[in-house]
Amino acid sequence: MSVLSKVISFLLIGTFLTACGQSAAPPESDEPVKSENILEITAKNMRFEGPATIKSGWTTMRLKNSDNMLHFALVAKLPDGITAMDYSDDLGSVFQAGYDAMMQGENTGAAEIFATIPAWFQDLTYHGGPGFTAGGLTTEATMYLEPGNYIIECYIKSNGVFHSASYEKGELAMLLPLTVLAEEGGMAEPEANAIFTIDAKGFHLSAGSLQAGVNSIKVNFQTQIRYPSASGQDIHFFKIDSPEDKSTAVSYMDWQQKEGLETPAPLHFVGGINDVMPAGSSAYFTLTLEPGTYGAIAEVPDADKKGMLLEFTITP
Ligand SMILES: [Cu+2]
Repeated sequence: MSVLSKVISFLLIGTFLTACGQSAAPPESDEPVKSENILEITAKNMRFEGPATIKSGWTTMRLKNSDNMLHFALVAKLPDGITAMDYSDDLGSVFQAGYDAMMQGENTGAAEIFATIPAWFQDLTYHGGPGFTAGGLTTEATMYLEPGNYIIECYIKSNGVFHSASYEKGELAMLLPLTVLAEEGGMAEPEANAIFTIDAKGFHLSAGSLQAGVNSIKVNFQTQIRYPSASGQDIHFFKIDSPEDKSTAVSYMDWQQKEGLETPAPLHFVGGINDVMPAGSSAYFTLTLEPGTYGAIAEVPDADKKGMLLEFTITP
């Protein structure tokens, strides 16, 4: 495991350093603009359905989960010259093969497999997308997207296979190519009733409050730390029905564990937002809450020890 961690850390250090040196470039807004720029994606039969293109700028991505299992929709920008098929054939397949070796206790073999991850992996950037969404729910996230080629990915597991992994070269699994056009969508930056800040100490509610009903939540990604597991800082909400649910969530959020990210999920996830880069960016998500108790957690190993597990009580 330590060999594996070192290999992945090595691959990721470049990504993290690059991220810290950049800043986001949100649009100048002289006048209020009412335009919408909405990308509707459906998760169905462990595949994504959705349009091939969207205008650039502020973009709301709406994930309709028509399956009866957990999914999410991570948005990643591909380096120049890399296609969604390259991503599937040369990266997704390597992660799956490495994970298969890990599950068979072959850690040296796994490290050798992970060492074949292509160098362009360091040049991928992540741009949010709707977080963990239980079967039957529809969730939204809003991000500022620059023109370019992207993929939308879900890597929840079923029977030990990541939803985005394809054992067949030239065949995409739960991975959807998306081209963000040079043409601007003209959508205004959303407003928020609660602001979370993510930094090196974890995340916290830095302004506003969560309420029963629909919430618009802004997340300030002051950092975007990549951990040795290759997971980055993000935030997902789940219902807390019993005291053990928080410890269940901590182990569930570690993909390196057999039970981690596996279906059926042991918890009811109601949305969130995936990793956003570069550090200094902000993104938004909507969250519909009923009175009750909820947890907020990051999809990283030992989220509680990294300051990324919080509990909230929502009153009527
Ligand atoms: Cu999925």
